[in-house]
Amino acid sequence: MTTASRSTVSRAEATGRAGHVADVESLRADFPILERTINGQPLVYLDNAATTQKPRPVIEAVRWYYEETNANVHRAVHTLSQQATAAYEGARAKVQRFLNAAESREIIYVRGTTEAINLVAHSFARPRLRPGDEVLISAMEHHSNIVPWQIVTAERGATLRVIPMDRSGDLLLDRYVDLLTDRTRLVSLVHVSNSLGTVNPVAEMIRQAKARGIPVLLDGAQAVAHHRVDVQSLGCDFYACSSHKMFGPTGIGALYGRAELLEEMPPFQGGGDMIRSVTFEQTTYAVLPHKFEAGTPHIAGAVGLGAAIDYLMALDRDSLERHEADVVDYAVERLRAEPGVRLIGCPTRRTGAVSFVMDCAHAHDVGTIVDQAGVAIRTGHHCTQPVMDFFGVPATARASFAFYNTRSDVDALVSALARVRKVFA
Ligand code: C6P
Repeated sequence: MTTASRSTVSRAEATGRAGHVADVESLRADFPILERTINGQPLVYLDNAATTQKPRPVIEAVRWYYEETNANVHRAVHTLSQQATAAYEGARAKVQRFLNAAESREIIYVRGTTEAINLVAHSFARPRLRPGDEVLISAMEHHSNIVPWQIVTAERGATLRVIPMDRSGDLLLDRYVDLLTDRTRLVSLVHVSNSLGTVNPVAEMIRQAKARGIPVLLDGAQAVAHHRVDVQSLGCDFYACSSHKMFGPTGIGALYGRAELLEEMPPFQGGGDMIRSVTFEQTTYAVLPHKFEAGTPHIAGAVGLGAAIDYLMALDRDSLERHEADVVDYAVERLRAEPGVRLIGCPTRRTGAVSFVMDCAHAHDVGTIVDQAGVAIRTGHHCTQPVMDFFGVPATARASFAFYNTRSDVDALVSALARVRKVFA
């Protein structure tokens, strides 16, 4: 099966790129790995929530950096270092535009969403929390948005509260309002759930928190590849995301923080590049954003992230969003109709991920057998064990989508599930 024959997207449903007509097939051609075969079958990559594939311009940008511009940043007057610094800081400006932050100093490079949340937990929350204070998260958080809060609330004698959800995988918004009290010091909420696909009504939830003067962090790991994000119109105080989940390299991500809050916060780590002056008696810190970027950063990663943003921003994201929604709706419809398949959660608004279990086999067996057909899905608890506990399952199989997926990828998954039934019948 060629990639061309697998598309169900016609040129009439085409997506525009920089004014040019480009369909999903031609976008797929930007991703060399999608040409691969796995176990003798064309790769059907449905594990985009774990990490997305990389388009050629991102791979090229990283290669360009190492071949042409490799040097340390902010440290030397020589030309290479100046060029590396320009590329690194230029990429920061791209992240700023991508998230619509007001200033580029509000963008802190981090290793990814996990580090971004830890930074806020340790530098923002820890100094502010007092015994009896509360941090509010939701029932569908990734472990990265649970464990850092457990650590700092335990240390400070504060309490972690959880917004409950229903069996559809929607948060109970009336309970949320009740949980916002005078004790709440921060709301830290997932924008899009990685295991259920729920898109939370974050704009309204932020508005409710801010009406009480409570700061809000959004975990945007699963949102940025699918939706345009505007941190100023959302009104959040912090926004965390990972490059590798939005077509960029691994090992880099961004924390957006409102300048006013970042200014007040102590550094997260100490070391080179985050200082203004050091003596054995005292250190003063660099200005934003460098105060939070200790040590030699992932320069190539930043350059690759910048290239990923250029790539994404040149696409007609509205029509890609519509295409993705069509593919996800089709996946839900096909999986729902499959004998012995049970969907986990059916949220009011869904993006990216569909989780399911099969009567006849453990999720890991499902993953192993569909892999033999070239279909890559993730199985397990997806770093959301409380979600698994809530639904009473040890694990799920999860198909997760990017704009380069098509209805025929869903068909390939569904045919592979028939193999699972055959093996375990
Ligand atoms: N979810 C998944 O397969 P890092 O690893 O730091 O880039 O991202 C952590 C993270 C935080 N929040 C959410 C909502 C996430 O989905 C993830 C990563 C991957 O679902 C790997 S566990």
